[in-house]
Amino acid sequence: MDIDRRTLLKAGVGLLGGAALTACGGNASPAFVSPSGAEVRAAEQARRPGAIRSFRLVAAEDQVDLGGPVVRTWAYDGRIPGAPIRVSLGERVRATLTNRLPVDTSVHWHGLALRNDADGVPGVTQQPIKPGSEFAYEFTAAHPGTYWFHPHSGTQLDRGLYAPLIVDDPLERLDYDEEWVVVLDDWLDGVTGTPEEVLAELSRGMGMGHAGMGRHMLMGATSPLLGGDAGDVQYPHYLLNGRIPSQPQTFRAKPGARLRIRLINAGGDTAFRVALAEHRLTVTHTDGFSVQAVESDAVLIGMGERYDVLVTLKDGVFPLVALAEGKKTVARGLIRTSDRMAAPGPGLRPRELDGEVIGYDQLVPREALRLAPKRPDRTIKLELSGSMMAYDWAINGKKYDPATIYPVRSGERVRLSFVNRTMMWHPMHLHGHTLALPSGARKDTAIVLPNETLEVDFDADNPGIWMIHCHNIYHAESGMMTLLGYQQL
Ligand SMILES: [Cu+2]
Repeated sequence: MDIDRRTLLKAGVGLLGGAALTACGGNASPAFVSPSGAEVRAAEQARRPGAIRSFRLVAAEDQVDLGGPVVRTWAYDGRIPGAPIRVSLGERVRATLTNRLPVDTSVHWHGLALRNDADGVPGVTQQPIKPGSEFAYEFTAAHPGTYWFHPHSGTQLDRGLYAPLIVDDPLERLDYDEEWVVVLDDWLDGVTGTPEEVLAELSRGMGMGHAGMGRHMLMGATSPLLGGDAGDVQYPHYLLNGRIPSQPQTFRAKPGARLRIRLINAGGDTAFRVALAEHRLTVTHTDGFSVQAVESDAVLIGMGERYDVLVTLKDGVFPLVALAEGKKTVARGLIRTSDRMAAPGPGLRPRELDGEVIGYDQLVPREALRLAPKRPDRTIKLELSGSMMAYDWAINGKKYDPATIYPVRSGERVRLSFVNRTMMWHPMHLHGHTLALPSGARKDTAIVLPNETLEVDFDADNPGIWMIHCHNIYHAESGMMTLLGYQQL
């Protein structure tokens, strides 16, 4: 459903201060809550905000060593990934971003059910952060788990602007000795071009009368796991914690140690299939939320998704390999529990990669995290359309338009029905909420396979204006995004 221009203005102007809202007068179409309005403040108070933890981030152009290749890119504090932000459940994150980039930026705290005005979507929940200026985000971390953050401005996340955000639960009873946060990425910035150039190239499309294939376009990357076309973009490097495969990060531990690995896919256009040589993985969480422990040889992680896995380490040195799904190359790191052995070369492909890969149907939530049984009060059908040839990715036939806001009401059980009419998979992400898959498992980013429909439910309990979009950054930026808005009561 569309809203008219005047209501858009109300929603938009609402960002700038509540006073402007009343100036617009009565309106027949739904009026939405303001991202910084009373409803949002009340929802934040209900999270019982705890102690403030302060963090500083500087986004700047920098020279970064990827383990050989030195690239000129944009990063947080000159590191790739940026330094993790780590807090305990209930604490308040106060993160002040200084923008030293040549362009506007923003920070989105991916996966967190946080207060709407801290969600970091320019033009929707805040004004863009101008070059040379600062912006302080403040929000309560209301759910434990593995999250991450990145800009919600253009294709900036496909540069080096990303970092983990971990929320510890002091009461969690998971038994492990060591922890390794692993961020995966596909990399081209400063090597073959910039993400902006890739988007421009892809957006020209491949139809008749166009220049044909550009240097960043990838054809023929296919994956049975992803139902066909795996990705659109050719990357020269795949990174694990900012390192190329021949110069991997090495995690050291004792043999027999129980290791928790927090896997985060910060890629722009790449799903990764991840396995640890000679080990099975016990999956304990996805997208921050716990599931009943289930074993697998490998996990498939779309852009924006996270998995936490446990492994009991054997004696030796073992590559953790992230196969760029359908793209035939890898990112990798090493786990070393013994100094007696030489590390295997980057060509080693663990047989576990070709073993069992856990699917969404095998993810079962812990009972406490299951949504209470309830029929949806509202179903929002979201048809995904578009093609690689025309590069016209859209939702319900429309490219992103901030005037299109799908209304929901506080307290409703809402069903999102993603109907994929394209030949490609899309990792669909809802801001500010955690969805329930048909299995009941909770996620904030879910892969929708080509020509399939995925129905996910959530409780509308976090008022605001929230994005729903594909986490392929090139699909999102060419139009596969829309908004969900809480109507005013
Ligand atoms: Cu997509």
